Amino acid sequence: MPSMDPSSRMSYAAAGLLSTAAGVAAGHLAAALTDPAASPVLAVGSTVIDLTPTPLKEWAVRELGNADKPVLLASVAVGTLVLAGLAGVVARRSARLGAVVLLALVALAGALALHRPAARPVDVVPALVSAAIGLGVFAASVRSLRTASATATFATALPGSPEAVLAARASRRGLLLGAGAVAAFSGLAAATGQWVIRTGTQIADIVLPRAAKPLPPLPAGLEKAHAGISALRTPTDRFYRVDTNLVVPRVNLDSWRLRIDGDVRQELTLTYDDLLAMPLVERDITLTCVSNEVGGKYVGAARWLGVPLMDLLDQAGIGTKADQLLSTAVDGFTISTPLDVVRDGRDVLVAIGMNGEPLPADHGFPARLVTPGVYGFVGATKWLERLTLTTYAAKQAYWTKRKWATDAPIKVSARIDTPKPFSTVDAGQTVIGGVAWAQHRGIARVEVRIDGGAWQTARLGPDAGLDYWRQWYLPWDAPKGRHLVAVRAVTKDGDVQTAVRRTPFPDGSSGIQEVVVNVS
Ligand SMILES: Nc1nc2c(c(=O)[nH]1)N[C@H]1C(S)=C(S)[C@@H](COP(=O)(O)O)O[C@H]1N2
Ligand SMILES: [Mo]
Repeated sequence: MPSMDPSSRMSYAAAGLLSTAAGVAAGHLAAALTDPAASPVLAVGSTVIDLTPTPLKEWAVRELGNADKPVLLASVAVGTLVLAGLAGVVARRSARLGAVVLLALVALAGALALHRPAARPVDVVPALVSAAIGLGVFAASVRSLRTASATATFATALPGSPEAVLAARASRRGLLLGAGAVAAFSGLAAATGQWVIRTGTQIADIVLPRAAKPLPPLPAGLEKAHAGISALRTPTDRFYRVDTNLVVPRVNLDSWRLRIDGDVRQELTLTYDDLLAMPLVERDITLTCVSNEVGGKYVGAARWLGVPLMDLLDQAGIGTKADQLLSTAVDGFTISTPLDVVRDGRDVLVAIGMNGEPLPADHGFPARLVTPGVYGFVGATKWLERLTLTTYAAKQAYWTKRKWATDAPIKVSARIDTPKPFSTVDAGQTVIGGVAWAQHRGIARVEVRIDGGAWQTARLGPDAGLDYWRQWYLPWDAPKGRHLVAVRAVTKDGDVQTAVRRTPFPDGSSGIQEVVVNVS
């Protein structure tokens, strides 16, 4: 940057950008050490998520998938940087006014951090740190820019003076060095913050007890013989993740409690160790999201370890008025589950283990609800800390307030895993295969139709219970050409997957997947 002009708009905008980056990074680090959710970026981002109109949110989950969070964070970052650059440009005329713009930015982020339902007084710390660092760097850089441009003016006025030229060059070099130092500090502070957030959990130290009656291992799935079919059990690190959180809550076990209250005979407060000491059960349950598109990937099957919810509710003693189980996560997020569903005998768990390990942070550490047969948004509360027996009239959960259904049984669905849509396969013997699910009702039959012909019955993989998905495959002697392959499932209680391609929210998607396959 040999031609950098310290009095230009660009230079001032850069000063605004760099001071904001430094402030945000320092605030992020401070938040990592106190409460990650109070980080300025995350506080703003979470508010944006909550204010996002539902259809846009649905679109983001559908089109961006797991990238929805990075895309949102990037948009927040771009918006912030634009304002920061603006603050710099304003400071070219009035340093004080520029500082006011920056301060307004910090104040907004701080206010949002404190406005969260789970906010604590300590959450003011990241905002204060951001303000101190951001404004400090800002004042220093505006001062340096002024000095540098005065020196430059002096050098132009005295064309013959080598001292003046040298002084101008030196002050310019000083500016660039200062900018480099601020950028390096910001990068380091942000990276350290991220590192602290990632490593600040005790999950690795936990040894889970065994279930009172451990389940036999799952039988071998079809994936061994037919590559491309989803594994009978989804590996934890490949299990889909859907939630409203930008960063997943990191829960400290020493202070975590599970509270059971509301319309109960006796309130209960349990520690993590209390849960571990109760008789634990193991269950194979498939989880899926109402936002899963036909053929989509928001479905997974795991072996959960936990306490039967009814054991806890029986201990508390359910009152006579409640019709809803309202569960609250550590960040204030809520889910409501119909009490009828909770007590109709199905295996609802307060799960602490997933596939033989403690729940990972992404999937709800230290405890989550798992309710077979209903979509995640009405029964799979992660980072659970409170179960309240109440009524729908008295209290509404996050999605209920946004007009989503209160009862949301999972529709019968089948997915084609192989061949992939629009893929090309060799002519001759191959298989069409995938998974089908209708939790809590079980899959009786899966049928495949090729090029609009008759529905052919596929072969089913091992049966791991009513609440678990079922693998299926159909051997196919594929002739050359372009083919349309469709699949549908039938439940054990006779429900046939219908051909409605997409029903509008809040029913979620239902329907038959059809894929085009090229055979050559
Ligand atoms: N605390 C909390 N729990 C939550 C959610 C959430 O946003 N916050 N999302 C729910 C939804 S919509 C689904 S589909 C499941 C997904 O669980 P998973 O991320 O473990 O797959 O979690 C449910 N539990
Ligand atoms: Mo969901």
